[in-house]
Amino acid sequence: MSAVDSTIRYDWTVEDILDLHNLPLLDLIGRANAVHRAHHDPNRVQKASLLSIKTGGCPENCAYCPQSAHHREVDLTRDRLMDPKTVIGMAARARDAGAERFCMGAAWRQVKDGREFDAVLDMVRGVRDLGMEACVTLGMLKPHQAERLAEAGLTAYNHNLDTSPEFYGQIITTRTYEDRLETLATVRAYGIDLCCGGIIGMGETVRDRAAMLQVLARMEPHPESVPINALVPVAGTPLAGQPPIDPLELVRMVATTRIVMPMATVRLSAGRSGLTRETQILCLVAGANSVFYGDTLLTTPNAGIGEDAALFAALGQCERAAEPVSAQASAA
Ligand code: SAM
Ligand code: DTB
Ligand code: SF4
Repeated sequence: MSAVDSTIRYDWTVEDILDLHNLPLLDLIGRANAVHRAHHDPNRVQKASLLSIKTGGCPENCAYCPQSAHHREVDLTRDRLMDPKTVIGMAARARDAGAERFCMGAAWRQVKDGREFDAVLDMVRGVRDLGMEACVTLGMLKPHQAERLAEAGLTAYNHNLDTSPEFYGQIITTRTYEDRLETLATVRAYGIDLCCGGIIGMGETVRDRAAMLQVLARMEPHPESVPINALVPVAGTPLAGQPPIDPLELVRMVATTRIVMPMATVRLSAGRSGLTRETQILCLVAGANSVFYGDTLLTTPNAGIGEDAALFAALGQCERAAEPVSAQASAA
């Protein structure tokens, strides 16, 4: 491989990815930065805003998640599906604060047809009418539901693999890796961009991280968007006592993600509130080009707006210029 390998590969092995991940840190960051600069404007960092449109009471048992109904000790107020008008109003405020993408999450195992799904479609249409990218994460989807989301103009569907196929069963037992892959294929079949990534810091090995990246990087095309989360340990969840990761592990993960999926938007996602401004900048040098912006993620605190103002001021960057949303979404 040359220093700047700009060819897009779909044949990554876990060993290839591990070799990259375990390079001397400065080599790894240098390689990732070169790939990043070959494919993206390095001064542009997309701000995405997140909203939990339906909170808690989820029948899945994801060990990291405060919204699972299985984790009864979590201090979380459940909330029914929000009203589309309120959601669209919040999206407008996020846009005015500089967000280009609005991501809506519902604590559902799967989408059910009916009034609630119709309301989500209204939310998608409303967000798109504001000129923003719209992303939703609603759990498992059937083909006719993906079709309706595409018709509503949805830009991207978030559905994370979270970790390797091997480690998955330690984290979630109410669904399989195969279920996840099936929904991803359904989303792709209807021309909706994929937003698919994972979490580090759940007790997985570095090989598990590389194995998850391999699954993503073997998809053809690669997911357009890859969120990399650091576990936010929440009291009352089985992973509450996980020790925090060394922030440089996140830098390595981001850099490796950038190298294996050169075109993707790599999102520095949950876990940013525990990072210094300088570590976050290191992640941006290593190829991250989006952050979630706003005081809360879905249910947990995000990096504060004030801290983010300091981050963006240091970058000398204001908003990413408005650009056309994905071809698929505008065609839908
Ligand atoms: N129910 C839908 C699903 O799981 O696809 C959507 C909502 S779910 C909260 C979206 C993603 O948030 C999860 O896939 C997981 O990667 C991430 N997430 C949830 N809780 C987290 C935590 N405590 N720390 C880091 N990431 C978390
Ligand atoms: C993703 O990968 N991370 C975001 C978004 N996709 C939906 C969610 C992070 C949630 C963190 C825990 C919480 O706030 O509930
Ligand atoms: Fe439910 Fe999603 Fe949380 Fe899992 S991650 S418990 S599916 S809301």
